[in-house]
Amino acid sequence: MSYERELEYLRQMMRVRAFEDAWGEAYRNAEIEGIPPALGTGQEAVSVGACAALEPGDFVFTTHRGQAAQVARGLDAKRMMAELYCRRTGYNKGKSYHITDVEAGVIGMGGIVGAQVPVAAGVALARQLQGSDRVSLAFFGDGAANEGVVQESASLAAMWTLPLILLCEHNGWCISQPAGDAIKGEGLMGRARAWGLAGTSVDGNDPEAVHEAVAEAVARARGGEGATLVEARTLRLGGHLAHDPQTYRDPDELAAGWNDCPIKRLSAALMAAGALDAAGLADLEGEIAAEMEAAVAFARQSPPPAPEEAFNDLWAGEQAHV
Ligand SMILES: Cc1ncc(C[n+]2csc(CCOP(=O)(O)OP(=O)(O)O)c2C)c(N)n1
Repeated sequence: MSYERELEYLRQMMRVRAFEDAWGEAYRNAEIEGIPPALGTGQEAVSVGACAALEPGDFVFTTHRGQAAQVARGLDAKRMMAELYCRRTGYNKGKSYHITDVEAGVIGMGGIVGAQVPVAAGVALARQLQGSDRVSLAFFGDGAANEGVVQESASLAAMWTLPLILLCEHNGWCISQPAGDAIKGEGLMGRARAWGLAGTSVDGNDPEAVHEAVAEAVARARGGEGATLVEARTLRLGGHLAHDPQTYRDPDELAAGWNDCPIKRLSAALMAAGALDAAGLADLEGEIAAEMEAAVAFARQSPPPAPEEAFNDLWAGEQAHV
């Protein structure tokens, strides 16, 4: 049996983890300032499995914890890191870390919780009206699932049979509030039924399970059968933001989570199957560490944008200058 697909999942999850770790380190070293990084440590299987089900021309809409999806969708780690260092060579020319690459199918993350979901629904409607079979996939958290705009988008997606995948990255926490304190009744699958959407809940630490669920949702959307709510159950293993001491968490919950870390789980399974050995894993780690070191070096040596460029590329700024 070939484990090519699983090995690729592992490689991508390790790239996501290494990219985010490098970003967190840059913040701790005070090389970058501002809002502390929102890392998705432990959640890598969700983005990696989901993005593997997409094709060119499909769009992902990411959250404040969106770097994983951007790496998984194939963005260049150098240009991503340069953006996070606010350098001119970054995806947004160093002027916003809401990394966007329309060509690659990544629409910039939104810092407003839930805000990217109606935008994804709007793009899905546009694609439908244009007669395209390309789909929109919106990532959002379990906290965001309670936002009005998410619920309205879901209702409209059902009403208009939109080619939309609503992917709830259920990581157990909305900052320091456990998801169970906010999501009542039958949970998200109950909501999918109420909205009239297809719904599926999967183990979000298993990239293949996420891939299968999203691939089915994509096929439904491309076939004109409308939107799907996919709930990927995972666990945030780090703080809400990089500086969060997580005093509100039970150490046993975290320890159990680390035991079920998706990277640890898949590498152990591949080793048990004989598809990977310690030397192969070390090679992979070395290759990924070199990629991320090069990304950090590229960011460090890139210049910041010039002050006179501050108002270039701004839609509102452009309008203001008309
Ligand atoms: C509309 C809005 N309300 C509150 C916030 C503050 N805030 C930022 S992240 C966050 C938690 C979001 O939780 P969830 O949607 O579960 O995503 P996670 O952080 O777990 O990835 C909150 C409340 C915000 N940015 N926007």
